[in-house]
Amino acid sequence: MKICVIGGDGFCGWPTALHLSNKGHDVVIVDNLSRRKIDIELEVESLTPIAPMSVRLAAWEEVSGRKIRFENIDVARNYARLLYLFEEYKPDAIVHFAEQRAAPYSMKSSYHKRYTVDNNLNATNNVLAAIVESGIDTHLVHLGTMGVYGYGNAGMKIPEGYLTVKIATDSGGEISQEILYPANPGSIYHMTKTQDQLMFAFYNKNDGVKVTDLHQGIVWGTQTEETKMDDRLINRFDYDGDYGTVLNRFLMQAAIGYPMTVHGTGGQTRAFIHLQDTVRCIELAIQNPPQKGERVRILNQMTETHRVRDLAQLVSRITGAKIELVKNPRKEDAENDLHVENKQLLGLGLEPITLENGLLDEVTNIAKRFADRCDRSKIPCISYWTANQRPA
Ligand code: NAD
Ligand code: USQ
Repeated sequence: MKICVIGGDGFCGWPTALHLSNKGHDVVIVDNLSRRKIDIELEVESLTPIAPMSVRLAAWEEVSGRKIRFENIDVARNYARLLYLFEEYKPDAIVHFAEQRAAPYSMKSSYHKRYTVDNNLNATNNVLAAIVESGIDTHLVHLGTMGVYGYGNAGMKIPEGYLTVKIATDSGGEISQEILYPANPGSIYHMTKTQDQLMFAFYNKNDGVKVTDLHQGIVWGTQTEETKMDDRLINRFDYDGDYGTVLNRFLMQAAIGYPMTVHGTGGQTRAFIHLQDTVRCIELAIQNPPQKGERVRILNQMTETHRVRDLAQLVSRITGAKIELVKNPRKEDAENDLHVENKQLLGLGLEPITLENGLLDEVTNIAKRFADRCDRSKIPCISYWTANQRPA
């Protein structure tokens, strides 16, 4: 298949592009390198030394014998180039990762809120509009988030995208309908993902665009089978207070002897998935496109749920690292339960990598190996959800 991976220089996008190329697909990466520019803005670097795009691609060709093409396009702003690419390349599938994905970054200031909304909503709308205008028959696979649902306070298993509701009619009867699960975002970033869902629903209804929206949990791990093949292919590992996600942060903190920063009581339960499973799920989604005329297919892309303090205790048991309860800079429930339906990807053949099996490898081979690259001053989370949470 011909596949466009938009956002293919990022943490999930790069290993996905390599995985699909390794499986024999023809891959074009589209990225505006904005994530690398945000590192410069925040004065941080990936814990792992990531190579420039041209070095990455040359290394991939050397080790695999396969070529990946790269197009530097800002898909939120340069609609004409995106459209031209779709018309000329005619991808069979498009994987869309190209959004600002950090909740803390999206809450730093009004500039960051506006940038995230502007970038994410325009990126998604431009991709959809260009699919329609180019007239190509393609399948859009989007990386959404479990955070659109608001982490399961309804006392039920979160379904895959749609909720069946019963509504009383004027004539005294009752009808049953399936609606998008009510959106309940916890940050500006998560809010953009809830709005993406409406755009998919609209373009699907109006233009018949085939869409799979993968509602993904927190991704952990760094490497995949392909990124391990050569050091120049190494994937990024974010550990800083804005982009570092909780489990990878704990693993890095444990490796450098920094007490693990549990927010509040650590009672937040979240969904997780290993990066190797992420790339496999995307491949499964591409292999199983929706039928023509089918509504947006929504799959919950997660394999297990954990409470944050339990994760810290697990990492502490393995490594002996200390745990510190810090004031929560976010506005979120102090405690929540989370039960998630994920039958669809399991039904397509996903065999999940469990946390217990991969953690130690990650601490030793990534976090300890690159510990000297860590800037400890960048570890604290200093993005506050509201002005009155900010220290005086
Ligand atoms: P990332 O920031 O590492 O990668 C995103 C890539 O998109 C970057 O390379 C960036 O340069 C590019 N990009 C952003 N805006 C662009 C634009 N306007 N034009 C072209 N390229 C652009 O993020 P990631 O962790 O790889 O996440 C990828 C997707 O998966 C995101 O949409 C995110 O919401 C979703 N997701 C990530 C996680 C996670 O834990 N990392 C979990 C759930 C969902
Ligand atoms: N947390 C800590 N200590 C830390 C960092 C985080 O206790 O040092 C807590 C947070 O307060 C939060 C939880 O851990 O309760 C998760 O935070 P996170 O930064 O790991 O994840 P989140 O902000 O939700 O965002 C990440 C990705 C995002 C993706 C989302 C999936 O950055 O792109 O959409 O995970 S989900 O969480 O399922 O919505």
